[in-house]
Amino acid sequence: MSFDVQKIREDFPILHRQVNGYPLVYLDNAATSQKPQAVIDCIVDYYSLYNANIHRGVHTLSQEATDAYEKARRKIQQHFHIALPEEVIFTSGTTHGINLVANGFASILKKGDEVLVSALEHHSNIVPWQMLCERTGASLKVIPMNESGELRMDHYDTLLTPKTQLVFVNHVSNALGTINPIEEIIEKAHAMNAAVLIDGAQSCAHIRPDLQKLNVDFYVTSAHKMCGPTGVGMLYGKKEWLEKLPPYQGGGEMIKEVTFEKTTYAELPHKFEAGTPNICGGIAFGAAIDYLNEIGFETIANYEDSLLIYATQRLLEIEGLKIYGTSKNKTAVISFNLEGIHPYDVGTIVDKLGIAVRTGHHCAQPIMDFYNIPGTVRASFSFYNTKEEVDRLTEAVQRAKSMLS
Ligand code: 7TS
Repeated sequence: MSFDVQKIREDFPILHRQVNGYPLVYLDNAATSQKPQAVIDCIVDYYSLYNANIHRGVHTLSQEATDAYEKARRKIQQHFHIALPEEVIFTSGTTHGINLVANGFASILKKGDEVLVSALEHHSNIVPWQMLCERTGASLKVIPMNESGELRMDHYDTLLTPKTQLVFVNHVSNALGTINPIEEIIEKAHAMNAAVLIDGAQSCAHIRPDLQKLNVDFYVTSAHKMCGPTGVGMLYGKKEWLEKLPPYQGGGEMIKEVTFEKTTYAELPHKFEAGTPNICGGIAFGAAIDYLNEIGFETIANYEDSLLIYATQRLLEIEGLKIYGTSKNKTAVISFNLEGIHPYDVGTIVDKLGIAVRTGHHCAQPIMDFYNIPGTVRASFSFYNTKEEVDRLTEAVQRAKSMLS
């Protein structure tokens, strides 16, 4: 099927605005994606037509909102190929999902146990496990990376021992774009009886995973990375794990019966969904999934790969520009620096020319420490970006270089 990027761009109202007098070039998609009109309409419809609290009212509006929210849960279930709808827990995002699981394991881990994370993690997949280790006496081990930004799988084999209880790895690194070999990571962890959590925050917009086939124990992601709104995400957990873990938060909706002497908890998924959730966000998450599937993930990946190849080639024309993260297997993320120039200065100049990139450590300080740099300029692409925008970025970086050197 042919891919008409100009037609796709019509779906995104924000792409028509100007920034600092130039047409916006949005290349900060790894931080958050832009929203198509279908998702914006879904949000407006919810608040205009059937805003109500869910799972508790007999009135029509409450039933309509509950139906739409539960329908979205089933869309997520189908999209990620999850066996049961109750294995889909709505969260406020990836960070919430990780903390929920980490908190649950506090009652399972004991002193001497080990948990493994990768050197390529976002802080949200490091700090909760450090907190968990402090609480339980377990220790944190790190799968190292190499110069290309790939995990050292030979080290993984030796780090994985019968003491390993849990392994946490992102599917795609936010700072470098590396796609990690999660199939192999999961299979080897399971051979040692360790559970695996995959952080899908950076992969979900580019790769549609089959969670049953992967046989992963937990998977977390955020809707805002895949054209949905902020403040909503999902945690997948195998039913047997979710039943074993204690609730994360107590409150309304997550109980079966409450007395001052004792409370019994609700069945899944409600056990982990205390309080009024982000109802509109959940419904709009479903709309975002529909939108992406209409384009198709294969089409998205093929198009973004062609942008990555073109952008890599164009940026490398600039003398003194170094790209960090050169794995053969990567998504359309380019992290780079200009020799002798601070990334923040480059980011500021390209913004003046209407181009949004992220600069800094990208909440992945250990990666920056590995390369011994304070940060990078990161251009992260989506299917609505174009080769002309790559050219604009290249020219802007060239201009930044001439102004700053
Ligand atoms: N994990 C990864 C791999 C991420 O890239 C991010 C956010 C998170 C977890 C946290 O997601 P949240 O939705 O709970 O905040 N990454 C980025 C980024 O690269 N730039 O801004 C946010």
